[in-house]
Amino acid sequence: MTETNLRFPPGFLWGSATAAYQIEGAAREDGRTPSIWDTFSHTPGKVLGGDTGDVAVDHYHRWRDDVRLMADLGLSAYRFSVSWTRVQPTGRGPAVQRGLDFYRALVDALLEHGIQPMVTLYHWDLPQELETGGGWPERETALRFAEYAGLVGAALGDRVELWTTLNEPWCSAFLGYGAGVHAPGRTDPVAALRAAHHLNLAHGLGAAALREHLPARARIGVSLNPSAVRPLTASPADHDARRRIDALANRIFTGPMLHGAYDDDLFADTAPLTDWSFNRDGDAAAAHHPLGFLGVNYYAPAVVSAGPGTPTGEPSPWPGADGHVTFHQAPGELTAMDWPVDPTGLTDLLLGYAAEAPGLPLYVTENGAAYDDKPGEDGRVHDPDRIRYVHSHLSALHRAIEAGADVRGYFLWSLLDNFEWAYGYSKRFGAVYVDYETQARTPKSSARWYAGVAAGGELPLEVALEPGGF
Ligand code: IFM
Repeated sequence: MTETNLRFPPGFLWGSATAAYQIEGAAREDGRTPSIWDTFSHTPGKVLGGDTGDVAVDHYHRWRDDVRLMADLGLSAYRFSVSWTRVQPTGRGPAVQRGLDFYRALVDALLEHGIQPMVTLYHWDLPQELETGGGWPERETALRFAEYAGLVGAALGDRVELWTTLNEPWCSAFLGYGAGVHAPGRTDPVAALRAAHHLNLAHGLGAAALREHLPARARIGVSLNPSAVRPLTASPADHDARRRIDALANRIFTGPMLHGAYDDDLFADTAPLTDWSFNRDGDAAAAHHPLGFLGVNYYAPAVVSAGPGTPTGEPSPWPGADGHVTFHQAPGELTAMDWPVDPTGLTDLLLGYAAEAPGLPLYVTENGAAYDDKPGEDGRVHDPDRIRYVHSHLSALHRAIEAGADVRGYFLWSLLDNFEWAYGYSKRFGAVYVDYETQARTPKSSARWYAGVAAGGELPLEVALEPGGF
């Protein structure tokens, strides 16, 4: 170790993350039925280029190679999600054994290679049949999720110690039912609020059902994508705009999940839309299942001011905020998603949760960046921008640890280039390049760099470029 390296705590997990619909493919194999993302991606005009997850990066058939790839990179953890319709095609009733077998084999291979699995139960692929029955705006979907959580727990609970119930429920509720840019593509602000509530309930009921199958040492968390939201100026009006978005992006989930109650300002801000009568007595308490950790997914901060917003004619993902909040581009270099690079938001969020929930372990369950990666003439894929991005965010994470946050691991999004939702295959987030014609995998220079950091458990203060260039 040099004096300048940042040392991470012993046992810190160096992971990467993926999600079922983004990588598996095999959409119609072994009893799998359509999820809302199959339906959405097959609807003309919804996904760039008409791309779908039908084949994705064929992980369902190439998983053994992908596990070997992770082992070669020296990863100590891997976060993946279970495809609900692969194990419970209609969203109710008994599990399909072939579906469960796939995940058991994957988990066993990971464990054989010393890679700790973190299983996400729900990464946006609701069974289409449940959406046809009303989807997340309906209470029944939360009950169905709890049943599904129990099935997966019964199959994997003896071998998986880290679980997250939901991935980024904000996206499921507000992009899926408010803005309509994600599946199922509905644009109803009240449905979006109802969906958020039932996702909270699903988290709590699902965690309770899962817990019945787990040994005491196993930990159940949730992966949120909290907004590091900042006011444009110090004015009281801009602070109030920040408060509104903090309520809709963050506290709508952390209120019930961490504290067992919604905040009154959320009810007041959305009162013109709904009386929240779908929030029955005991629901917020049910969502308050004791958490074993909180997963934080972070990409970029947001900047807001008071104001009417920029009229775009597009449906909003912010129910009740229209006319009150204007979003501004945060400063910083942009990634291929046009998201600014600003790692300070990660430090702020981690320290915020360390203060809000003392003693609750934290994981960064996603962080990463898309760039326009291409193989060079030497056949290698050089992605120095991603190395700089990850380096700066790991430094930010380390700052949070030094200031007292109990952060136990980092999961790079993503292991592989994959289906980036409404952007299809046009955005590459992988540390490993995928040639979508041949499905060949080529670790980018960021993968080799990250492997070095993981192997040593420490981060150099400056990014040292490989001879020949990263
Ligand atoms: O690809 C997504 C992932 O599925 C959820 N979090 C954000 C990533 C990048 O957009």
